Amino acid sequence: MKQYNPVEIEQKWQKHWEEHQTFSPKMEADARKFYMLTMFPYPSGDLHIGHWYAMSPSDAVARFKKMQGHDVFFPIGFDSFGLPAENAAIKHNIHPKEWTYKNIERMRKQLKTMGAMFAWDHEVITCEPDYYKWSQWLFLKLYEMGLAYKEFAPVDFCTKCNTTLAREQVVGDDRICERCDTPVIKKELNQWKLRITKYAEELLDFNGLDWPERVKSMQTNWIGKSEGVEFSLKIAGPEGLEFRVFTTRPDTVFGVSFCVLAPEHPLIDQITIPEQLEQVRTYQQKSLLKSEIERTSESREKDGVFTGAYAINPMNQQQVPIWIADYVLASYGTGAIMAVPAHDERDFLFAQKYHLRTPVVIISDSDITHIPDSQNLLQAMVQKEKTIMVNSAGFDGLKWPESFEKVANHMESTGIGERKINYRLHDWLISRQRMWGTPIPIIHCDKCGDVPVPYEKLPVILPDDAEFKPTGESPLKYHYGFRHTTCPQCSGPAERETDTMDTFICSSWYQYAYLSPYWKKGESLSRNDTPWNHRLLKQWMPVDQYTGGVEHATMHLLYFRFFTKAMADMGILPFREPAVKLFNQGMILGEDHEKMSKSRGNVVNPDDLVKSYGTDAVRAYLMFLGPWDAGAPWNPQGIEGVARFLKSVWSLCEVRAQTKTSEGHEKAIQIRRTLHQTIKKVTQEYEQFKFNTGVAALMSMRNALKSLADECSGLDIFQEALDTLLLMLVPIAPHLTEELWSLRYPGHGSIQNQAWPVYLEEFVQEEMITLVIQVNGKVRDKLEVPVHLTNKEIEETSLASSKIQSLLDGKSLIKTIVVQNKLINFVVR
Ligand code: ANZ
Ligand code: ZN
Repeated sequence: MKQYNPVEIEQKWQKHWEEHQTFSPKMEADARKFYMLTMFPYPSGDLHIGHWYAMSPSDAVARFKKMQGHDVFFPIGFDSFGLPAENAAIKHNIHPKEWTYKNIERMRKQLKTMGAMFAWDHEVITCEPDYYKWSQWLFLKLYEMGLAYKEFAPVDFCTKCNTTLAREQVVGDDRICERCDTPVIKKELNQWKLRITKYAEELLDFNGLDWPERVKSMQTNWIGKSEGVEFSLKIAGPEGLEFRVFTTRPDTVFGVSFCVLAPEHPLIDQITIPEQLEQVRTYQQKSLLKSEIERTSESREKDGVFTGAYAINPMNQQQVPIWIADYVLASYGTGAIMAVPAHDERDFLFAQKYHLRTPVVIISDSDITHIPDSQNLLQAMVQKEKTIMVNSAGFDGLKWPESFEKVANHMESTGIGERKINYRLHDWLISRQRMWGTPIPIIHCDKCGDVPVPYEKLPVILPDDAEFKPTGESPLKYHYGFRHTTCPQCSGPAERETDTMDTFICSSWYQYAYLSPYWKKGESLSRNDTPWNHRLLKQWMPVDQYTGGVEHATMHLLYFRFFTKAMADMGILPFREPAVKLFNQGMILGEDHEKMSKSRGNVVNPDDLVKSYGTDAVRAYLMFLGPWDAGAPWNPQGIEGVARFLKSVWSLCEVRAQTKTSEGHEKAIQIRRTLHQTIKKVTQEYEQFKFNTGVAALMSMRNALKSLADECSGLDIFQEALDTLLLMLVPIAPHLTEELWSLRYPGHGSIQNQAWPVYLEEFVQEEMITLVIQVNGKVRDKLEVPVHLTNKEIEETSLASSKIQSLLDGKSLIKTIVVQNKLINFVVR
């Protein structure tokens, strides 16, 4: 037999599979479909080991499912709009499109070396007009439904570069511009948003989804539902002025000793007294520079400024001072709070700093006899069971949660306020002042206002010759031909929207696009179309298994769900969740256990590894190095070991069948047991994506076969076991197993089309014997153990017996005698 030459056979089989379309799904109506989706890559220019770590185990899942009899669809594409292309363009003076397509070409080649069963004939590239015309179509639908709207919203802005910045261009805690280090400010711009908040409640419902708990709780926290009461406080003095506050603790309303408005609150201008105006203005300026995270950070000292005005607590008519402070966010609730320093830590710290009153209105059961003074308050506050209302007029003695209900009822019946549910989730701001993205299909007309581009006129093509160098505004503004157009309604002169869409839009529906890529390519669209072949969609959706990084938990994975719900409401989808199951792979780290990065010099390059070890070894090692969801550091010795294992499988197949041994051979039963046990184990492990333990089981099966090869290779069961070992190795090392299969069974077709092996429980069971345990020749214990344990296993099992342990305690073991399948005798002194 030939030498194992991974690189040679891998190239051969990759070509063969492509030519024979081995992995093209049949996509027939009756097929047992399995839609396997892995998050598509951004074409950054280089396929790194992280991509391999995300994708090759996904490929193993796909292959495993295929062998289990499913028609598997495992598509791939490129998420190809976005900022890095624009930055590279600016830096190297090359058009983002050119840069992107060059990278795609390179990465497609690299991806092919992975030998994955990607359905390449379904590839989608999101910057293709035939792709993004459907993103535009979807935008128009959302607009019709009132789910897309325009509003003034703050953006990060660099005053020196005179440009808006993307989130990732604002760096560090002091939030400076990535290019010039100038502190970034917030600036109000008229921008497009999608009303994801309309789905907040539904997005909290994960019923029927098999998603990791971690992702579900991250999404839940991100959506941040809270139930409380909203009510108004009148300003003392001027007639008619008032502001609203939101509180989750109406039971503390008698403890309000001041109120706080966010520095952006519109009322500030009207209520601030002249003596305080300068201080207030300075403070407002200062807080504009801060991020939300910074403003609400627990460790930061809370500060603020007094406006000079007072508010009236509607429950007891008390007048309390109104402050402004940036720990109150303009974007949450009403942008104003009632402060209860005795029972809220932030308010407490603020009150301490400015010597404001701290009346106690809630106590715990144990406090009944003495009410804590404000010195011990902070300490007391952290003790959670602060439940009973005191110093609260007619409400004294009420206990949480009844206290919430009673106060809320009172406020509602007297017209003071209403119950209110708030979400932390904001609507999704999708306008980007960027060139390399999907144009927003809206036209501004002086007469008609915002007019959607008619469906028939899609796509709005992104011009190839737009200036991409930074100018301070959306680059498309400076493209005369793009910007100037006529109004679809009145035919008068009009201007196109020059902002582009957030690239997360492209990835919010790509799983549907894969089924019928570039649907209606080159054709004109209509309002009643669907962006896909509806027959295929009904057969193939939803996604059965989605895999990708947990870093996408609160952005992509939320948008992905939101889009599906909105599309269901458009009437173009018959379901409301895009993916039934989700799995998050871990991260592969450098040898030094740090995140891989060029600057640390700990990056491993998959292309080099493939050249020296072959694809199968790289794949197998990535799957062997630890649980897939945990990730692990790279280990150069590890891949050597795995490469040796693959080689040893090769040489095991080289062993020619020796003399024909009789089938009744006692070893035959042993081999059969190992075989069935391994099938059971590996099947279970693969089902749960535990490839590391799956591979380990295959390794020990290989060892077992190796040790029996000389004696037993003539047994049919031995050859069956060897075949099965290969079958179970297909998802891990598809090329090696294909080659060995073709050598063993020339002309019998691809191993990829073979069925997954099944085990029989009766063959899995160990034959048991009664093991007698003696100490100095006297029988001391008896144990039921599997037959054919090694001497070492027998010794270990016996030593685990507590009876034996106590007999051996304090003695020294001189000798151990084992009679296989019968007894063990410990000789001690
Ligand atoms: C009085 C009070 C007393 C509060 C108490 C809490 C404890 P969640 O649960 O996150 O919704 N709050 C309301 N709007 C705010 C804003 N724009 N910026 C900062 N804080 C704001 O938080 C609701 C609570 O956070 C509200 O209930 C309010 O403080 C504060 F013992 O009102 B509470
Ligand atoms: Zn018009």
